[in-house]
Amino acid sequence: MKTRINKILGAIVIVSMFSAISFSTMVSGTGGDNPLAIYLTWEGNGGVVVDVYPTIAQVNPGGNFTISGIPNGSSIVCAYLYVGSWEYFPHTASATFAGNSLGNVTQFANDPGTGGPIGSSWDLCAWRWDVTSFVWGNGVYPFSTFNVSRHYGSALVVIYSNPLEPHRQIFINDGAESLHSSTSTTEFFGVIQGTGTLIVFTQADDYSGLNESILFNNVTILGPGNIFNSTSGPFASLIYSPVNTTQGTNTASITTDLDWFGWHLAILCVQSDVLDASIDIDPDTINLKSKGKWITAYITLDSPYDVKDIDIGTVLLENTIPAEWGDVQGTTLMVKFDRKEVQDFIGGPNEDVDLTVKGELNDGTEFEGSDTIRVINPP
Ligand SMILES: [Ca+2]
Ligand SMILES: [Ca+2]
Ligand SMILES: [Ca+2]
Repeated sequence: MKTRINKILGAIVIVSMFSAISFSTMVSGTGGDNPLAIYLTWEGNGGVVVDVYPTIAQVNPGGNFTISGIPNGSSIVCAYLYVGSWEYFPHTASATFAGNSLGNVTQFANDPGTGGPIGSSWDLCAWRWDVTSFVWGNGVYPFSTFNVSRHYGSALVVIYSNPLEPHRQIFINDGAESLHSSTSTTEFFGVIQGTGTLIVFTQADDYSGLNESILFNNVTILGPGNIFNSTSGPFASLIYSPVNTTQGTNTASITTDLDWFGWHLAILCVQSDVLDASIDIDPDTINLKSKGKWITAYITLDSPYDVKDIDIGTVLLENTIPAEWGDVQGTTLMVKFDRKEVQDFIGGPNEDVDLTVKGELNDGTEFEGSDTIRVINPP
């Protein structure tokens, strides 16, 4: 608490008088009352990189972001500049980025707070600018701001696509959550089951705090301890935590006790645990009058996975029809499904039937893929 007062009041000399004051009863808005909300979801072969620029109660901060880790051959999908600051009232702010004027924007999020030792305003504001057209890849990006009063941290977020990267879902949840002696939870919707990284950006966090933690789907993944501790320098943090996701809605929560700070970003980057298989179903057109015995699927897997490792006993068409037998032909596994079972499953003629084949390797790794066929029933 004392630390926090020191930082925010800066040169004001009455600081030590208030070291015992509990901010939770002094400043409004510090509960988990303004959770981050989804801003965008992107899915494709690619990834996300973030850099944070910390300051100490800076007026009109400016400096350099350094973006690294974007692989060669990538294209920039989108990039956003985020500025978080404790203001006296919500208002517009402007910025420059890489020499370009970004113009005046209204804060996109605001957690109003008043009170504290001098009855001041602590309106946590966050501004966001789309800087996609000014980001070319790895490099140093200068920025400056105007009309920003008490700044502790800004962030640059860049999503890139690259055909050599895994297929991923990336969620950017953003906002302005003033938090003290509380927990705040943000939700991600429509998530695939897989493994990934939760990236959290906070500002005005410091060495105070004993019981700070990050939870994912209600399970503690970091802490408890002093984990929001200016990991990017005084006074902002960028924290990466590995996570396992479940299909559907997933949640990220952060808890703080003594340390009062602002939470602005929760980015979830996830890739499926299920291997993407190429499936070619033969024939391309199923004639319901045909007397054939089998429907064939040719399965291939990307390197380094080998179709020789597929457990044929686990291979299913549309979750229900088992492969009767199979044979490895070079880098392809051919499997045969009972034709009558498949035709009964499909029912009638259809121009556009999507059929999914899934199964497991001997080590339990799952794979899945699908193909589209035509079904006809000539007179
Ligand atoms: Ca709040
Ligand atoms: Ca703090
Ligand atoms: Ca802390």
